[in-house]
Amino acid sequence: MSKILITCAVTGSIHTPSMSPHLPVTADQITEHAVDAAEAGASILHLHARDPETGQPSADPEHFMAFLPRIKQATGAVLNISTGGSAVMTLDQRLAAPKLAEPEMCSLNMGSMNFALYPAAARIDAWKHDWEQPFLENSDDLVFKNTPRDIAGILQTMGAERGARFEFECYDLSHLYMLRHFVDRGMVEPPFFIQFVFGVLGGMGPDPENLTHMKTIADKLFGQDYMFSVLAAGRHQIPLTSMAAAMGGHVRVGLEDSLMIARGQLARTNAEQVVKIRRIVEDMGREVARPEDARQMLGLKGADRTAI
Ligand code: KMH
Ligand code: ZN
Repeated sequence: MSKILITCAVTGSIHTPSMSPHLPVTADQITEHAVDAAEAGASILHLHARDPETGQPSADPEHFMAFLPRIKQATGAVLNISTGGSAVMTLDQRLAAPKLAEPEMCSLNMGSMNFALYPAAARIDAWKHDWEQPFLENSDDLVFKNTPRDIAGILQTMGAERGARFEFECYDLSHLYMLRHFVDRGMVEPPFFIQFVFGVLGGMGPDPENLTHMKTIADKLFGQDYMFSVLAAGRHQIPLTSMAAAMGGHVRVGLEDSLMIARGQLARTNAEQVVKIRRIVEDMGREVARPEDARQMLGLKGADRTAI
């Protein structure tokens, strides 16, 4: 088995400040969490920005640029900027910071889908900020738009024009076939780094059978040309990522995907989750990839060829 890539998704755009006092929202907090996660063994940092006053997911390049150079200076980790942003943002908004920063890696969501966060609203009794409740509750009528035209545009703008390589976010079997379609159009080059996403309401559920089936179909569609990683929402994070590691895949953890470190216990830092999955995968005999390994395995352009 290859060395294992640990991605840490530091803050995301799903959770809100009322859910955990430990969710990083300011540039200082995002920087500290990201750097500590890299020191704990994450070779890839998947990054979103937030408004430092309200904690609201932000597409503002200034919010990104308040932490990206600091993280780059402090770690050798690969900086991977989300192009998914938040499902409530337009595609132009989602692309503003990635276009400016020209990172080595970007996420790329492989299909349009429901992205239903509203069940989480029912579990919150005290709201910290006004935006949070409508943001969560209105997700019962929200489409996360990633049409073939959107995908082609991101491949062109970030890949062909800026040399980024992708974390292909696949929430469903159908998204693997969409990726294959873009391979057939000659718009993506191997090796493909495919993130299997479990547990978003609107995507596939966190059943182990779904993971084995995703791998079976990905093996058929991409053969030796791909590697897979797994992220799973909430309490499914560690069971599903551990299963991926046992199957030869890679793992993603971080407060974007789960706020917990154990049953009933909030994670205080992203690094805690990295330490936990690192211990598990090393106990399985997997060797953790360093950032240089990640760059070589994924064919990245190098940190010196970004605008960060
Ligand atoms: N929030 C995750 C479910 C993205 O940033 O492009 C998937 C994600 C999307 O990380
Ligand atoms: Zn993300």
